[in-house]
Amino acid sequence: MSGTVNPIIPGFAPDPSVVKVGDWFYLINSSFHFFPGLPIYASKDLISWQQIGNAINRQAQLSLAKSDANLVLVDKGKVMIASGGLYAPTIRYHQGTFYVVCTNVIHLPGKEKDLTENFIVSTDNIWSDIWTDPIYFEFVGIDPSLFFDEDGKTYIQGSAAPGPYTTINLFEVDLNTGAKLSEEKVIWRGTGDIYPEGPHLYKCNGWYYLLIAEGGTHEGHMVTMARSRHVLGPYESCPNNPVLTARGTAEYIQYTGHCEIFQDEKKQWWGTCIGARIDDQGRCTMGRETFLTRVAWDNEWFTFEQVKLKPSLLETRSSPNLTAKPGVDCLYIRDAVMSNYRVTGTSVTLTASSVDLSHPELSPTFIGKRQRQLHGTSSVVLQGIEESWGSAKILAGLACYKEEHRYVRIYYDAGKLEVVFELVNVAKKIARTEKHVLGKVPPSVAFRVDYTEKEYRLLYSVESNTGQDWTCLGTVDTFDVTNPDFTGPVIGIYALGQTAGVQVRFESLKVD
Ligand code: 6LW
Repeated sequence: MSGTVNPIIPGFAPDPSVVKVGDWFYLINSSFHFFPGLPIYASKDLISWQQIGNAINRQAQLSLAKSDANLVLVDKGKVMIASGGLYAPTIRYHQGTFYVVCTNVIHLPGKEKDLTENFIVSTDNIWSDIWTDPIYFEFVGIDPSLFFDEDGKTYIQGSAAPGPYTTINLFEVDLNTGAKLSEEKVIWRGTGDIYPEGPHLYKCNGWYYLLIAEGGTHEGHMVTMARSRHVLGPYESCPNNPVLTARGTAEYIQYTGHCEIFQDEKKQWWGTCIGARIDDQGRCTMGRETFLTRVAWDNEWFTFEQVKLKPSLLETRSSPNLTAKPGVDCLYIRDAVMSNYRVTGTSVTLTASSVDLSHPELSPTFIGKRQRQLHGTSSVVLQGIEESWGSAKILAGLACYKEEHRYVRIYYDAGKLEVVFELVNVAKKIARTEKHVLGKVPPSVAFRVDYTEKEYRLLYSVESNTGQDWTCLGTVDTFDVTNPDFTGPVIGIYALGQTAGVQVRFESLKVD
């Protein structure tokens, strides 16, 4: 096998969970404050993955209104950006039904502790968009996982946080009602590092193996294991813990942790986990992504290969090329007002709203896609600009957005007849703008953002988008949007206006 395989899901793809059903592997990720939530990807070869749906795809399923991100001071004055919304789902299959368990983390203003609403959604056809409404179950914590035992009992394992410290807890559940069928029991506290979380249980050869993450999701992240003869424990720690970590190494792929293991049809074990490509100066341009690594089981314990861009794969498998479902990968912010978006062919008409990207709860008029390429270009043309937009104070353009605290954008300001570049990083106290005065209403404005691991360049062209006459308005070192965080870059178009109902048409949005 030649070429780079990892990350298998590039860009903003944390907390992977995988299930194999028939010939297909299905993978799900966290999505935090974006709608639709919990993207699902399918693959037959573990390398090429296609998004086939989202488990949260109707606003009636749940609200993301309280998914604003907290700024948390961590060591050496670093600020971590802890988003709310949909965290670390687990996907499982049982007797013809796919189940996803997940947490909606709700930030309550003025309260030190977030509310964690844990729920189950399910479908009989993962290729459809038909997922049930959430069934909630009682659990104070995050990262629920499901385990179907051979005796017919179903258990939830999760990272429980009734107090300041987390433990791995387990209880029996009725999946149809969410009712707790047993007491919640602490089954493991990890090896002693911070935040034991992301647990998954597997049964092999009479052993219950518990795989968890510890050390926090950034520099300290690691995967540890324990096992027991009984589902309720006691669990003994693996003598080789941590079984996977990049902490303290010079690996390019850092933060490895939050892992899921599974077998292929030849009984070969694999792991998918979080990792982040960190350059030699600390830039984390793509956020936490999904990586694949080989795992081996020696009848006693599991061993994991260090995560590399090119893992050692035994053979090349084949995967059919799936046709992309239109719109399945489009993202909106929180409880989007869907009537503000009209997509016809290559044009997207946005109804401007007065909510800006910085708003912590409401939904700005924004539609985007995850940045998938480390080196790429995204572009769009703003068409049909009207003189009357000046009085409506319309601002419309292209943005690279992580959450309300961090974005970089280039836009047309109809009131001032200017093109503006703006970088905002509240956590790093950065606010920077550059402006070019156009002086008259342009027929159209093309926007472009070129990116590398080190830099975003934001360009515009008022005459054409042929690439001949682009003007670079601003550049951003990607370090300026790198913070310890949960999300990743999403690139899209937006329209902001002080008068309700003004329509703004964009053509040919392309996101790499
Ligand atoms: C997630 C936790 C984690 O719930 O980060 O890396 C949290 N792991 O398991 C947010 O993604």
